[in-house]
Amino acid sequence: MTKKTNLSDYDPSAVPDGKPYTIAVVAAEWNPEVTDALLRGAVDTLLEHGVREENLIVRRVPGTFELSSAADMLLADTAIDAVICIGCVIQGETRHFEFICQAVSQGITNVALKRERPVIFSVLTTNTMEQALDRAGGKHGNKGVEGAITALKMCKFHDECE
Ligand code: DLZ
Repeated sequence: MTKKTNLSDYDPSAVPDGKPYTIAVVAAEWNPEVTDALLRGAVDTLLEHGVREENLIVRRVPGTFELSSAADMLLADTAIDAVICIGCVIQGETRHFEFICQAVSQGITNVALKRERPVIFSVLTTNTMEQALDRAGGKHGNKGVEGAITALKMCKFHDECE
């Protein structure tokens, strides 16, 4: 089990400069009190690390299930260096949770491999709304912030592989 600390406390000097990169952030509309906070965390972090406003694309999709197809559509534009996918799936009484989580995690992986660019998984999959809010700016940090940092690190990694 991972240590339950605030994983969004990070060393800013270890984050690559975002100035050269064009990054898309796509967020699900479901559970907006969570996804809005994750989206804000991601956008603020990208801007803080030098991504230019004109190189930042923000889009919404209906639910987490739609994130992988949206990332694929966005990456048809070769000017986009990475996509951050933001969603929140909360365990309910039916098996929807399992299907959505399985589809989005596999879907995002497939898109990243197909498009050969980073697609970041900033999707919360929790048992309760409280657990989700704890990770959307609460006591366990903000997974949107972490997604933004991961995107910048992976953009640099991609550059170094070319
Ligand atoms: C249908 C559904 C359910 C039950 N739960 C969630 C959820 O917790 N989080 C989320 O982002 N989306 C949910 N959805 C919607 C699906 O992601 C998707 O939008 C619909 O099944 C239509 O494809």
